[in-house]
Amino acid sequence: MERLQQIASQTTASAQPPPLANHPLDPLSIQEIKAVVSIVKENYSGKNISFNVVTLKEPSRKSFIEWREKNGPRPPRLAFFVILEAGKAGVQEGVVDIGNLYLTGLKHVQGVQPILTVEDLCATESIIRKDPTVIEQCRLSGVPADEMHKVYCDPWTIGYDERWGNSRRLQQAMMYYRANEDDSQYSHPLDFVPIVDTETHEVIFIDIPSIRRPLSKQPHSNFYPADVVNKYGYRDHKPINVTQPEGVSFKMEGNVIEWENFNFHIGFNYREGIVLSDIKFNDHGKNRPIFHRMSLSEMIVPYGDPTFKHFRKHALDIGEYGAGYMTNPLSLGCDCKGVIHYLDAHFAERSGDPITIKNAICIHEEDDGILYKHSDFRDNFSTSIVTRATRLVISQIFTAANYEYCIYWNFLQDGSIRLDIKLTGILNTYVANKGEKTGPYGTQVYPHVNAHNHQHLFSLRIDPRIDGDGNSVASSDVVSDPHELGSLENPYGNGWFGKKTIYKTVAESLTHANAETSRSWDILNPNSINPYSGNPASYKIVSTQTPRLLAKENSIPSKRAPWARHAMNVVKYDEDRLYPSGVYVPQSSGDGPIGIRGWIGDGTDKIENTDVIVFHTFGISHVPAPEDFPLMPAEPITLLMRPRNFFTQNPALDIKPSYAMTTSGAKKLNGETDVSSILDKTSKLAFSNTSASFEGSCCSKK
Ligand SMILES: *[C@@H]1O[C@H](CO)[C@@H](O)[C@H](O)[C@H]1NC(C)=O
Ligand SMILES: *[C@@H]1O[C@H](CO)[C@@H](O)[C@H](O)[C@H]1NC(C)=O
Ligand SMILES: *[C@@H]1O[C@H](CO)[C@@H](O)[C@H](O)[C@H]1NC(C)=O
Ligand SMILES: *[C@@H]1O[C@H](CO)[C@@H](O)[C@H](O)[C@H]1NC(C)=O
Ligand SMILES: [Cu+2]
Repeated sequence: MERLQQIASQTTASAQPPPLANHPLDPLSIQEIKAVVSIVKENYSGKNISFNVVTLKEPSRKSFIEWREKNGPRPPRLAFFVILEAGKAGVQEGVVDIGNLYLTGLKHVQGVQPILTVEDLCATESIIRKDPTVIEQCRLSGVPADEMHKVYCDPWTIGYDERWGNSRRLQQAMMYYRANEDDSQYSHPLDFVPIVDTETHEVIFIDIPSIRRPLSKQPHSNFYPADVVNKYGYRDHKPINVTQPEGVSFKMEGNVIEWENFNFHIGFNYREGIVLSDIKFNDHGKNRPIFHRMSLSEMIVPYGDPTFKHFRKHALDIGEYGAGYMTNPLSLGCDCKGVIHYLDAHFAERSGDPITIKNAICIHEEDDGILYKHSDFRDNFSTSIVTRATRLVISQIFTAANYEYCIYWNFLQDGSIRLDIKLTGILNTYVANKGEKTGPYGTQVYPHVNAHNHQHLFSLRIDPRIDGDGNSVASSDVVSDPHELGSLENPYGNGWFGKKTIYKTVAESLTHANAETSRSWDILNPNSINPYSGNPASYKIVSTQTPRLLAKENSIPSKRAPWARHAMNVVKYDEDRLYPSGVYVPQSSGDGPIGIRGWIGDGTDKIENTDVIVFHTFGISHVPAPEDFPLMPAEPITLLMRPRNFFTQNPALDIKPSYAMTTSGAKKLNGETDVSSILDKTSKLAFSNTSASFEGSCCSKK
């Protein structure tokens, strides 16, 4: 009763709409979250509800562009919410019009489970520690009952288990032991898997393998300083200081950034994490659209051990946990180095109270090596130009139980956008008996520690707008001329060319990678023809880490990630086509027209010269090795989106060179170097004190 009164008074207090956001794509502010929560609570007054999602409902592409470019009305500020009501199956979702404090579109969605939140995850460990059946299994594994505080679990989504389907909200608890709270639990996994109902807070079952594997008696394999120093000491390592004495080259107005010739909006949500929108390139005064929206829309980490219940390990981390919900607060000099601008992220807790993740998004610049260089051999390379590159990095890091995913959206000065992902953190591990063969599905990475094979596959969602509306997508293959050696057309047999295959229908777009033809994919505008090449303006997706999903067709992981079977899936634009594994991913069976399977349909939709959405699957297949343990050195994944036939020349010529000497200039100097032209005075010789000298410059002459 007291709780209800409190809610009522909150509602009256916030009867004023919150201040209007700077930009229609800005994430919800704390005041907006509060306003939405109080409207929802008012609607459900007297009922026991908990909040699962409160997030911006973005305006449609059309209404956004009309506002942004055609003097159209500002799109209304809408929030999408998902709540759970105690004792009621399924979820309830709806939309709040924040400006008018008005709730609409209320829907009770049955037969689904909502995304897991950090609060759900934290609850699981205390549930298993108290459960007598878990205590008994721990005892059988070698953990006495008075040591239950040393038992930990990583709460995982259950995947899909036919025994319960999605009727209850479940997690599978990956069990571990820490002799000491500072020890790494991953060298000491337990062999059984409790299934926990996170709404009733009980262990409903324990999966126990037929072959038991007791707790390892090995010392823990640790990585914090005390252990490492005792074992090896630390290497001699000198710091690298980054100095940006004149500050940064980007400007921000709220969440809109301008850097070099790029301008775009930086958004963030509970699910996709960073969302980049309205990406344009200022081509000498003409602000040319490139991408309307870009994000990581889903991922899957399917494990490859077919025994026991390991098939259930195939987390769809974005749809099941959320790259936003699990995002880390970043710290200066460690996660990001240099001169940094941060943006915070705001979510609603289970209670509806807003919470803030400080420094969720890091924005900074980094030196990016050489952008271009040329020297003339005729005068001993005195005639020379060299321009160093700077890149703009928009980054976040999220933790999916054991793994860390570091996401870097890099903007390059030549108009390219490079997505780098670094995989680090800790392998998911399972206990192995002495002498047990862990292959071929896993590797013993430490005594009694079996790390299973798995893939990390991501779905990059691109809503393109290359030089405006009306885009097409093509595979671009490099092929040998089909004419025979000695033929009229190819007499010497050396002919080859790039072959573009424009997708007319959705079915044609469902393609795999092909290393033999250096396959890339072009997103192009057939209505914007380059005056020099005669080819349409395009952005090329150059992505070579493109393994196929290795789980069989019709397997549960494959059904739940219908996007992962192809490297490329192109569908027609629709504002609700956001999440290719569906809106509600946890415990989905993958049956039926979920997500992209429904959008693909019979594949006959025409996708040429129209508004399309591109879902590109990329990632790695990870066969673990001892070097990945106890903590994995970051493994890089990278892909590039580069302008092709978009500009009429190298678009980065207008960057001041780090060094430029013409032939006539070199003659005048007669062998001397013009030290005044050396811009970088911070480099010096490693083994002398001379700084910014002729020898120490980045463009030294022999
Ligand atoms: C809750 O919202 C719905 C949809 O707008 C409306 O029909 C209903 O009357 C509201 N209920 C309360 C108690 O405000
Ligand atoms: C609301 O429901 C939860 C279970 O979902 C329960 O733990 C809590 O005690 C309930 N609160 C009230 C005020 O009934
Ligand atoms: C470099 O940075 C460290 C801090 O990380 C600082 O102690 C040191 O003085 C700096 N060195 C120079 C030459 O600025
Ligand atoms: C290049 O270097 C060689 C050897 O040092 C010298 O003989 C020659 O004159 C140089 N050429 C020019 C154009 O400076
Ligand atoms: Cu991995």
